[in-house]
Amino acid sequence: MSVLDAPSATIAALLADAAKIVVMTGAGMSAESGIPTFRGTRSGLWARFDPEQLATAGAFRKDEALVWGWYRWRTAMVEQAQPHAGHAAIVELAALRAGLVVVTQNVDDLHERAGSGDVVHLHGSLFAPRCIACGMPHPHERLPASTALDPAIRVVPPRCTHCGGSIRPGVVWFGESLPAPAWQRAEQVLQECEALLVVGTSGVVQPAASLPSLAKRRGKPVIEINPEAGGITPMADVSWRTTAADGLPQVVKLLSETR
Ligand code: BJW
Ligand code: ZN
Repeated sequence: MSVLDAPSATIAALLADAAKIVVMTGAGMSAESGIPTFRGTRSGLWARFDPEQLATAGAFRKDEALVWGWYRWRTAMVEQAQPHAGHAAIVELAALRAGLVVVTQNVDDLHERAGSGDVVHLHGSLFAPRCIACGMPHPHERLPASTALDPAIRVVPPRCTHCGGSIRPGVVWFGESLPAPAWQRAEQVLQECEALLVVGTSGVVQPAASLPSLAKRRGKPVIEINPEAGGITPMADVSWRTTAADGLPQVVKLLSETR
């Protein structure tokens, strides 16, 4: 493992020989769009709210209005955010390497809004609410742009038009299985990729954190872009201590120059 302090031809060289690239992203990918990470010490969502209180099925059963209100706050925040230069760079990278797949733990839609076409959502989506009782999808209602951003707002969730059950966020909570199609696709592309770029994840939440080992075990390069070390660092061939919006455009520029 080597740590780079400056953009290096090493990253471009590792990617240059790879026809199939997977970019795996976590909350840090969205940080420069203004979306707080989960485990950041100062601005992390978990620093202000206890995840055990809000991101579990048990919490939702206990206090639906608290949890739905918190997710409504987060959804409004995402709707008012914009993708940044790092999201755009991944789109450019896909233009250089057809077949690039983004595997994200994020529940926002910033990759899609930047223009990424093949995005696997391991932890679901803020924009796919469903009935907690019968599973029926419920249409997402876009919030007015003037919606006040209040994390502590209590909002009673809508009811299912099919069975009357409560509508829950379409995300994967602790203790829940990941959506099988997303997980299977992620395993498949990680088993087939020729290089893996891991951006902005602490690498502590399973089973997502186990995915990079599928590339590493086959001897494929694992490149980390993250201002801090984490669970992925020990298996990374290269860890570049920079941010997504700073590092990704530089990597793509280097790569396009070495074509
Ligand atoms: C930047 C940056 C910048 C900052 N640029 N980078 C022990 C062993 C194995 C498993 C377990 C275990 N104990 C418990 C479990 C299971 C549990 C788990 O892994 N827990 C761990 C915490 C230990 N996992 C589960 O429960 C999963 N399901 C499961 O295992 O099913 C099987 C099962 C079934 C039944 C019973 C038991 C098991 C489900 C996990 C679901 C995770 N859900 C969440 C919430 C989603 C909904 C929501 O959004 O509210 O997903 S938790 C949260 O963490 C969210 C994220 O996707 C996920 C990962 O976080 P991420 O993306 O890594 O963010 P951060 O904040 O941690 O890190 C940010 C990073 O960005 C940092 O590294 C920064 O440095 C960096 N950064 N600015 C680039 N500008
Ligand atoms: Zn229902």
